[in-house]
Amino acid sequence: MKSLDIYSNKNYISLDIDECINEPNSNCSEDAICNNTIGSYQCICKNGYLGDGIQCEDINECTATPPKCTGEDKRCTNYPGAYRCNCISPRQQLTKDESACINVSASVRGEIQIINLPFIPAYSDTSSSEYFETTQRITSQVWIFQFW
Ligand SMILES: [Ca+2]
Ligand SMILES: [Ca+2]
Repeated sequence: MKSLDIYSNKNYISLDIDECINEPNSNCSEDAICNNTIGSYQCICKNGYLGDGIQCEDINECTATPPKCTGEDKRCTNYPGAYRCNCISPRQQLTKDESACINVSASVRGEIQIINLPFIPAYSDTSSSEYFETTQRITSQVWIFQFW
């Protein structure tokens, strides 16, 4: 494993250890990105987290200032490193900028069965990061046909 790089400058050669390759060499939070620098390294909290890189805490976007998705017609759910905004009414959907809930002409409620992922208990917790990531990955298109 490459963990030592040689950087040549005009008059000298300096050695740098890439602390980020061997994780125990850095003390970055698991919610941080390790950034190797010559002679050192930096820990930078991932998007959605705040801190010094050694300790990173999730930003609760739902209670942040200014809070995300305010309004009686919306529901905000905080997730580790993320958040989601929904309209409370199933007959409404959010505008792209998440500023308003607008009526949709048709609405469908149903269940989705995921057949190619093993079930883990975190899927039952709608505020878990596993639930958030899995629902983010679902890309489906529902066609609605009306028969007269
Ligand atoms: Ca380094
Ligand atoms: Ca969050």
